Amino acid sequence: MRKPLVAANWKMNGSREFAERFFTDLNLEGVTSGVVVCPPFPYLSLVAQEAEEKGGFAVGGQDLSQEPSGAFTGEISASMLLDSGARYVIVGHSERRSFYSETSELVAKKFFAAQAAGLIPILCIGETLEEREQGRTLEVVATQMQAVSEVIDTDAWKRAVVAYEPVWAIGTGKTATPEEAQSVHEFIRAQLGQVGDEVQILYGGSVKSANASALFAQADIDGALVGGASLDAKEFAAICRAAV
Ligand code: G2H
Repeated sequence: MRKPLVAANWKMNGSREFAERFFTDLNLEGVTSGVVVCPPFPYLSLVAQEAEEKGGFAVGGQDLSQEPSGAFTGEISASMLLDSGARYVIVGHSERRSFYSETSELVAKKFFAAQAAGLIPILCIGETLEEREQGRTLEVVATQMQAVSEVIDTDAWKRAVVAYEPVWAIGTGKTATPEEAQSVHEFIRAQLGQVGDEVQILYGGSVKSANASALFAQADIDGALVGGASLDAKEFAAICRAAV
């Protein structure tokens, strides 16, 4: 049985004050899923401290360097994330792929670096609107996964999370219908072969409490990666509560 997981991706939002208020307001009573909060790097330690005091959630980074250390100004390594209290790290978010030209090969290196250090990568994959309209959705997600499969053993997928995030649904208010999402999730699980049943596959793209239950009711949707709606503690908790 896979345990549901809901991850908050704050992106480049918030402040110290915001984070402190968020955890004062966050009530995870009745939540049975795993919960991860991925704040901007400067707030990782603060969120880790809250996680230790409050319990009920883990901490994640939003990105990492593929390198372990060295002259890479502005970069943050997997061991630094661990040091700051993170257990998870998002890799290959579509905003990294599109705004910072991250290729699937670079994302695969980051995935590898994360696992090598003991972090659980949350690998984001998904097609653009143009690719969907060209009927290339499955080909695109398969190619994005293949790049990672080339640098890891099959068993390593068991220590990772996959997040299917159709680019056209991110921050746009448009969500894939539960059936549209399910059909891609089913495909992703099949791509994972013999370990597929053990890997959590999350959906991401304008998830909110109003659409979460219908998405989570799908057989292959094991939770969500939540952006905008994760900035409101009550709304985020409601999404977590829907993941059963
Ligand atoms: C997709 C998602 C979180 P949002 O990027 O990764 O963001 O929920 O705002 O679409």
